[in-house]
Amino acid sequence: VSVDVAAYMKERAAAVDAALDRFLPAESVRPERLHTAMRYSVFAGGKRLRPVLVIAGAEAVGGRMDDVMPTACAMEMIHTYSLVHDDLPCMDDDDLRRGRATVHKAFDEPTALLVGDGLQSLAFRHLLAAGDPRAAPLASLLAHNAWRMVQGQALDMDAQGRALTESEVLELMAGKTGALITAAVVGGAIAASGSPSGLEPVGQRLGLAFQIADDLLDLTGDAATLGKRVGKDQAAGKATLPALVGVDEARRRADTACDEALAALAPLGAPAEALRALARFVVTRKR
Ligand code: GRG
Repeated sequence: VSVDVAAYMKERAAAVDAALDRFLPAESVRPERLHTAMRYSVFAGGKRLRPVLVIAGAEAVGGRMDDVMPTACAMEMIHTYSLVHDDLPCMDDDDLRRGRATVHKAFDEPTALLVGDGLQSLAFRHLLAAGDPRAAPLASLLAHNAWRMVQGQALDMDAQGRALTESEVLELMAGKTGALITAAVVGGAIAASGSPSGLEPVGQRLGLAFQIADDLLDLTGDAATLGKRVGKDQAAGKATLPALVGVDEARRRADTACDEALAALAPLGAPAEALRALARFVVTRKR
C-alpha cells in the first residue's frame, strides 16, 4: 500500500477545516473583532500537519478520523495560538505568516494576544465538551505538551545572543516544536484506542525531523512558497542545529530521525502507511 501524501493531507485537512469552521464562533457573534481575528488566524492556509498526524496516528492503530476530530481540532488551535503569540513584537516580531499579515498587523496587538488566549481555552473546551470517554487523558496530554512548548519557547528567548551547546539546542527543539507534534501522534492513538500504542518515539523523532527541516528551510527555502520571511534565524543569531553542525550534517540528522520513526512504525504494519508517508513528507517538504 502506498499513500499519495499530498492527496492524503489535502483530504484530511479539508475535513479538519470543516470541523473547525463548525466549532469556532461566527464572525457576526459578539465580540465580532475577536472572532474575526480568530478565524483569520485559523483559516490562513496552514498545512494542518498536527491534526493530520492525529488522524494518521489514529488510523495506525485501527481508529477512524471522525472519532478523533475534536482532538485533531484542539491540536490545531493550540498550534495556531502559539504562532500568533510567537509573531508578536515582544517575541519574534514577524509581519508575515502563512502568506499574509500576522494577526497583530492585520488587527492589533491586544487582539492578537486575546486570539491566542482564546484559542487555547477553546481547544480544551472543545476536547472536554465532545463527550469522549477519553477526554480527560487527552486534555492532560495536551496540557502537558502545550506547557512543554511554552518552556521550549522560554529557553529560546533566554538563548538570544548566547551560544548554546548542542544538547541545549536539542532540549529547546524538543519543547518548542517536538512536544506538540508528539502530542498529535500519541493523541491520535489515545483518542482511537485509549493507549499511546508505542507511538511516543515516533512523535519525538518526527518532531526533531520537523524542526531541523524548518531550520533548513529558513536557510535555504523560498519565502513565497513558505509564506513567511526566511533567513531570520541567522540574522537574529539564533541557536539552530544547522548553525551548530552545518547544513549537510543537519540534513543527515533529519533523515536519521525520519528513518528512526519509520523503524519504530514497522510493527504496526499496513495501517501505519499514512504515518510513514507523513514522516517522509516532514523531511522533504518545501513549505
Ligand atoms: C508563543 C507559547 C508560544 C510558543 C511558540 C511553535 C512556537 C512556540 C513558535 C513558532 C515559531 C517556530 C518557527 C516554531 C518552530 C516550527 C514551527 C512550529 C513552525 C510552524 O509550523 P508549520 O510549518 O506551520 O506546521 P503551518 O502554518 O503550516 O501550520
